[in-house]
Amino acid sequence: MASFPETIHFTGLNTPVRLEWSAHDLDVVGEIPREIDGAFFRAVPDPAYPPKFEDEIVLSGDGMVSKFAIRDGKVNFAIRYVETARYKAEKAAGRALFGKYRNPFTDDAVVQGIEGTVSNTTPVWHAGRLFMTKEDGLAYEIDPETLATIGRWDYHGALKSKTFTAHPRVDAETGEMFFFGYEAGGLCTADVAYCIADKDGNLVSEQWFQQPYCSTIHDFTITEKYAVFPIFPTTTDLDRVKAGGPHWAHQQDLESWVGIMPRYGKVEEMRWFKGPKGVSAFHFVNAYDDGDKVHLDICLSDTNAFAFMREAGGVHRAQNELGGGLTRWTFDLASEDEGFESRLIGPPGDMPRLRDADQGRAYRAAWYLTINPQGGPPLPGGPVGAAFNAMLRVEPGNGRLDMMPLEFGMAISEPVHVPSSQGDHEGWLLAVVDRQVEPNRFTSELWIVDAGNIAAGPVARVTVPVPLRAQVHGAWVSSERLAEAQAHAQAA
Ligand code: V55
Ligand code: FE
Repeated sequence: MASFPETIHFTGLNTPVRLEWSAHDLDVVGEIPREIDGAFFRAVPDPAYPPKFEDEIVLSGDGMVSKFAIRDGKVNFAIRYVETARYKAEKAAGRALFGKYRNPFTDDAVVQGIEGTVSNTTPVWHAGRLFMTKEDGLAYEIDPETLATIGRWDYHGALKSKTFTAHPRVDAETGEMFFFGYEAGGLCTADVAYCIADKDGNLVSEQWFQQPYCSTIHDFTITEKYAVFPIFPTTTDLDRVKAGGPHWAHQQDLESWVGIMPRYGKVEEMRWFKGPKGVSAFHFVNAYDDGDKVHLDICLSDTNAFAFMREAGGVHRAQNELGGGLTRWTFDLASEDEGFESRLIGPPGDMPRLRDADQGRAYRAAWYLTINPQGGPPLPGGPVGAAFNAMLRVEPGNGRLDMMPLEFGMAISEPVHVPSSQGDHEGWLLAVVDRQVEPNRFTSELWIVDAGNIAAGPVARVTVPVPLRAQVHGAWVSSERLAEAQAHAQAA
C-alpha cells in the first residue's frame, strides 16, 4: 500500500510514530523515589512502512526498543528500531516486502529465506544480556546502553529451535532462565522445544516434544518443581497458510490442555490435563506447587482475545463482549484424573506483573490491567484494539482488590515492578499512561506508583515530549545489573 490503512491497527494510539530519538532530563512532576535506579525497557511495535495488505495487524509492526533510564530522580529516554533481517531488507528496498502475519507464502519472492520475525513483544534480560523477542523467530540481542542491535541470538549456535518465546521465566533464586519455542521445527509444526539456560547464560538443556495440536503457545510458567505448558485451541494449518490464508484460527469447540512436567525432568514425563473447550489465555500471572498440587493463575478469556484469530475460526464476538476473569486452575498430581479445579480470583484483565522474587512461588499480590467499569469506552489502541484504563492489585489468597482507575480518555500500558529496599514496602510500579487531548492527538507520560497503594495514584509523572505508540511488554533492569554486565563485556 502507498500509505497506512485507516483501520484500528494504524489509528488512535496505534498511529505509527516511526521516530528514533532520545532526550535527557525529562520534566518530572512530583518526586521520583531515589531507590528507583535502573532502566525500564519497553517493546513497541511500530511499522516502518505501510503494509502490503490492507488488513494488516498491530502484531506485525517492526519492533522498537525503548528505554527510560532513571537515576537520582532524573529520567533519560531513548527509542530505536530493532534492526532485524526483515527491517534491514525492507529499509534497503524502501517498502514492505513481507506479507501477512506469519505467512511467508504472501511475502515478496526477494525475501524468501529471510526470517520475518519483528522482535516486537518483550524485552528480556538474562545473564547480563538484553534481548528483544517475538515468538515466531529467534531473539535479537540489543546493546542495553545504545539500544543498537547486536544480532540474532542462538546461544553460540547451540539452540536447535527455530523459535524463542516472548515469555521466558527466570527463577530469581537460581538465576536460571526456563524457556521454550513452539513451531520449533518450522512453520506449522507441532514441535515444542523446552530449554534451560543457566545463570551464566549457557544453554544447558533443550528437549523437544509434540503439543496435542499446533496452537499458539504465547506464555508458560514454572514452579519450584514443575514446568507448565498451556495449550489453547487457536490452531494453524499448513495448507491454509500455503493458500495465503491466516496463520491462526480459533476453534471454539476444541478442548484445551495443560501439560505439566518436572522442570528438570524429561519431556516424556509430561502429564496432560484436559481443560474447557474454546477458552484462551495469553498471559499467566504465576504458578506454584504445594505438595502434590500445582496452582496456576491465568488471565482467562472464554474465547480468543484477538478479533483476527476469532474471525478466522468463524467466531464473531465484539471486543467488549468477551467473558472470563483472573482464574486459578489447581491440578492434583496425586490423582489419576485428567480434569482439574477452576475458580475465579479476580475481574477480567490482562498484562499481569509479578515481583521477580515471587516467580514460581506462593505470592501475596500481583498487578494487572483492566477496563474501569466507570471509565467510559476505552481508547482505541494496543494489540487488541481497545486499551486498558485501570490497574488492579490483587491478593489471590484473600480476594483483596485495589484499583487505580484512570479518567475518561486515558490508557495504561503494562507496568514493570521495581523492588524496594525498605523492609516490607512492596516497591514501585512504572507504566506509560496516554491521554487523548484531541480526537487524533495523544500525549504520553511515565507514571510512578506505590505498588502497595495503587489507589493513591502516581507519586511522580514524567512528561514525554513525543507521543509514544502503544507498548506490548516491558522489563526493569537495575543499574547494578547493568553495570555488572558492562564490566563483564569490557573484560571479555
Ligand atoms: C501476542 C503478541 C504478539 C504476537 C502474538 O500478546 C501474541 C500476545 C506483539 O506480538 O505476535
Ligand atoms: Fe505477551
